[in-house]
Amino acid sequence: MVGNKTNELKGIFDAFDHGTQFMGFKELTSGHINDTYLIETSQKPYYILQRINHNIFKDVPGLVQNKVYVSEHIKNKLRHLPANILQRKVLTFIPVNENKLYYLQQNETYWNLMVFIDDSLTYETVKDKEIAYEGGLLLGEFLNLTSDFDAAKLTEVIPKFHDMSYRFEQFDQAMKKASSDRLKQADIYIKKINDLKDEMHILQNLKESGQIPLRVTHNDTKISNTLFDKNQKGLCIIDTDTVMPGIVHYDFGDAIRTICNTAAEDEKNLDKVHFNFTFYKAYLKGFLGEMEDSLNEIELKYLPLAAKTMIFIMGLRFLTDYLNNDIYYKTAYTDHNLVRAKNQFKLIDSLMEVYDEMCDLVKPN
Ligand code: GN1
Ligand code: MG
Repeated sequence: MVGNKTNELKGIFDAFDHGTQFMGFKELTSGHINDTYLIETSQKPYYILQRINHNIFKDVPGLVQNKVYVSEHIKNKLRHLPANILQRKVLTFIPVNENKLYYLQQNETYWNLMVFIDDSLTYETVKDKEIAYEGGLLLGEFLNLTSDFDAAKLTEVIPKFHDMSYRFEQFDQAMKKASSDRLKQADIYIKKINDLKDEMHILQNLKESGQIPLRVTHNDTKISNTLFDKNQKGLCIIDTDTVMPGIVHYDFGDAIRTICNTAAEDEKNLDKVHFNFTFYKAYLKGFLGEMEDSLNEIELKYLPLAAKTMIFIMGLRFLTDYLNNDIYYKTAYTDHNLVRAKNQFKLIDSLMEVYDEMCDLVKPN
């Protein structure tokens, strides 16, 4: 089996124009959608080979093109930096040939290849406020660097990705089809979701009325999508699969969702799940250090609600997938999506203990 996999991955890797030699692979299992492999080669750099899930991403060529556009844009803006620094700050994609950025295996499965940034680390949970601060700086820098990118060039890889009404529609449909057993297990969370429904639409309403401007956003800013060096300095924002037009709150909120959770997003023991306010303050400081001048008053005021809303939307999506019998996210055991959802709702309860203080931090002087 392993031998077959090795041969298969070697064949796919060799379809790309990398000019090096495949030596072995390791599977990286942190993502919930795509399959990701570290490809070891005879000489560094190593590479990251990814199978993009085309059941979820309907336009994979468009998705890979988005990623390449964004990297090229950032590289161009940072072209004053020495090459060895620049290579560690932005992703580099390897094409198949000059006309093709991805490899289509047997007319069905899409792959893309990028250079692995050596000596880098990712965190599933944050243990140090320096990491939170650095994460904030790096996301702020990413949003600044992409702020003048022409969003019309981007394919909307998953329409309505963070649209609350759309996620509620999917949830309502899932409830209609769910088994009575799963409905029963989800019972108290269904009630919580409906109680929060109006508040959780506030950001969407502000976006639709034009009070919050559209920007190029990353849309999957969990902390495991940020690379750090050994000295805990932020290097590079990765997983640009979902870069699309959005609002700043999506990225700020989703980052806080993971940075300020004292446990992993699928920790079963809810006593371990708390909202870390110290990390919130550190992240906010880093983020505003980069972004303060580019945010309007409304954007700033609603950063705390962004945190609550993005934790909520992930809880809602995990619970929806649980009610749908786990058709979207990869799961490792039967109740995995329910565990993830419970975890997110516990995090909201804990966040609410410091919510007023969070709002005070962004009040105008
Ligand atoms: C998914 O596949 P991954 O881990 O990069 C999901 C995100 C969620 C995340 C939760 C396309 O991201 O929206 O925040 O799981 N991506 C998609 O960990 O749905
Ligand atoms: Mg992702």
